[in-house]
Amino acid sequence: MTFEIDDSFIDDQNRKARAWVDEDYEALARKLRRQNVDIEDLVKKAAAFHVAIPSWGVGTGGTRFARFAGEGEPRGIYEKLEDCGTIFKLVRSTPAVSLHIPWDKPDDASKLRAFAGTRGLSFDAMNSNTFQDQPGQTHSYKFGSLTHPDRLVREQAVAHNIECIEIGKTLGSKAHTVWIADGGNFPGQQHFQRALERYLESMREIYAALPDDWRVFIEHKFYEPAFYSTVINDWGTSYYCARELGPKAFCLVDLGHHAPNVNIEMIVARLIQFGKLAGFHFNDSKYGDDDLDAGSIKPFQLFLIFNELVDAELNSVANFNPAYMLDQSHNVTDPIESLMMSAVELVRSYVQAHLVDRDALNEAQEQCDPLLALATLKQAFTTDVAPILAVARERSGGAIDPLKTYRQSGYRRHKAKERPGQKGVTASGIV
Ligand code: RM4
Ligand code: MN
Ligand code: MN
Repeated sequence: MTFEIDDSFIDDQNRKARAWVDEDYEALARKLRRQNVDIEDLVKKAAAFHVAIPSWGVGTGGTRFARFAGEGEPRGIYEKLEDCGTIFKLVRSTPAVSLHIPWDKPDDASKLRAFAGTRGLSFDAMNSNTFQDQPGQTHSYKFGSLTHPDRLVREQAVAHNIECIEIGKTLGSKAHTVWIADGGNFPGQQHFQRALERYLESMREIYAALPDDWRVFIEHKFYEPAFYSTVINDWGTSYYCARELGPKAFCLVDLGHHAPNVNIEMIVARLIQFGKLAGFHFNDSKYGDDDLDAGSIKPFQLFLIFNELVDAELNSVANFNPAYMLDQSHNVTDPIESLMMSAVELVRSYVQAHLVDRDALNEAQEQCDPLLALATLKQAFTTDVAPILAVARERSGGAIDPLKTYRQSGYRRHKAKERPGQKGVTASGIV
C-alpha cells in the first residue's frame, strides 16, 4: 500500500478554511451582483475547466548545467500517475495526463489505463520524442528526424510517431503532438525549403495513421536545441503545414516558443479565426523557453490569452476545441506544488476572462476609445476571484487551499520513504 491523501483529511482541512471562504465568497458575490454577474455561473465555469498534466512534469527538472534531484521523486510511470492523481485530488481541474514516449512508454498500455482509471485519470495527447537517441536505436537524430536528408532516418522517426499513436489508441488518447528539434546551428547547414518539404512528406505519413476521431498537433519553436534555425520555427509555418496536411491537423501554442515580446494573444486570435488552434502548452518565461510556472512572470499576458479563448467560446467559433496542457520544468520546487499552483493560475485567468464586460469592450472598440477598452480588461483582471476558485474546488471534492493541504498531509515525506535511492540521479535531458 502506498500513501494517499485521504478524502477525510481534505475535509478536515477544508473545515478549517470555511470561515474565510464563506465571508469572502459572500462579499465577492455582492460585488459581482452590482456588475450583473451571477457568481454561481463563474463557479460552474471554474469547475468545468480542465488542463492536462505532462507525465514528465512530476519529476524534478534540470538545466544543461545540473539537475538537483528532489526527495521521493517518482521512479516510473506508475509512480508518476500516483503524483498526478494527488494533484487531481487536490485541485480537481487536472483529470488527464499527457505521455511522452519513450520516456514514459508503458509495458502494457491497457494495464496503465486501468491503473490511471483507479485514480480517476485519463490520457490526453501523446508526445513523440525524436530529439534524443535511445539505446539500441539504428539511426541517429543528431542532424534531424522527420526532416533529415537521409530517408532511413526519416522513416525511423515516422515509425516512432506511428507507434505513439498506436499506444495512444489503447490508452484512450485522441491526439498526437509532434515537436521536432530539427534545425541548424550554422548558416548554410540546411536548405530551408528542402527541409520543410521533407517535413511535410513525413507528416503526411503520420497523418495517414491517425484514426478518424484523432487530431495531430504541430508544435513550433523558434530556437533550441538548434540555435540558428529550426524547421518549424513559427506559427506561420505551423499554420501552412496544418493547412497542407488537412482537417485533422492543428497548430499548438507553447507559451515559451516565441521570440521575446511577441504578441502571443494575437497569434492565438489568428489561429482561432483560421480554425486551426490545437491548444496550448502552458508555462511562463522571462528570456526563452524557460518552462517556468504558468502565471509566475507575465500573468497579464496569460489573462489576455484567455480573453481571446473566452471570446471564441462565447461566440461559438467553428473548429474551436483547444486542448490544454502544462509543459513546465520544475527545477527548484516540488513539482506537485508547482503543477497544482499552475493549474490554479489557469483557472484564475479563465474565470477572470469570463468577467470581461464584452458589451462595454465592444463599444469601446467601436467608439475608438483605447483607454476605456483597457480599463474594461483591467477591471476583470484586477478582480480577485480566489473565492470562486476555492469554492469550485471544494464543491468538486478538492481542497480549498491545495498547497497548505498538500504540505500538511506529509505526502512528500511519505514518498521519500516509499521511493528511496533517488538522490543524486542525473537527468538524461532537460526535464
Ligand atoms: C520542447 C517542447 C515539447 C516538449 C519538450 C520536452 O521544448 O516544449 O513540447 O515535449 O520540450
Ligand atoms: Mn511544449
Ligand atoms: Mn518547450
